[in-house]
Amino acid sequence: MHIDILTVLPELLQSPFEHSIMKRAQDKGLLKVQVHQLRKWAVNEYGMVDDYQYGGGAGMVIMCEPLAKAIEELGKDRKYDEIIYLTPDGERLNQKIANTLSLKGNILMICGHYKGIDDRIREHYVTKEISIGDYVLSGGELAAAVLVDTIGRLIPGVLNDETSALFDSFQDDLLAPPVYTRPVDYNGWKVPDILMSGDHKKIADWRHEQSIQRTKERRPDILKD
Ligand code: 6GU
Repeated sequence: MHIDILTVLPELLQSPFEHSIMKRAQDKGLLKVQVHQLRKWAVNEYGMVDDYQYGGGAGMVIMCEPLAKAIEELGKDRKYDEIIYLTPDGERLNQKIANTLSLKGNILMICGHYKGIDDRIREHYVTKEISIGDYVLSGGELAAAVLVDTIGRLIPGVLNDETSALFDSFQDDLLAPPVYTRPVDYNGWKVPDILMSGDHKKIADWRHEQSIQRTKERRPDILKD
């Protein structure tokens, strides 16, 4: 998968994909993330990419021209399966959307700033609008980082048995069960006996039961019958 990200703040996206699972995905050649400075397509020599909004009101709007030029130029190298605009009024990200996006080949992400981007770009280029939750960030960059991570780890071949997404919270609309490691007794706090029983069937059943219990307590809204 190839992901291009358009932003006026590439500095914010310099290192999030150079560690842990995202690094491994890139090292394995399964994911490539390229961050592009939108000012490269600025409308003048001062790097202008935004202007006051028609109709009045505070806050700048990112102009059509730099975005359209960037999208057209980047689009010559690869045909985008999705052009995603990160915005608080987009569809709220969830695991199902991430699963779907993880199967795409080329994705372009556009980070908004200030009051956002000229709506004509949303109308004519953007194929999907995503929000990462019901709160407001200063810009789309951190949301793009969240989206890349969420999608990237789901790309077939990125995770191995040890890091498998199969047991993630939300994968089956259930939260993950509690986990424990050594020692078996920490200052009198004991690991549940069943996990030491060696009975894999019983352990799997126990974990499933714990998942249901946790989901009932913490996220009844995602529980199906
Ligand atoms: Cl995608 N962008 C901004 N600016 N704020 C957000 C968001 C995105 N998702 C939640 N809040």
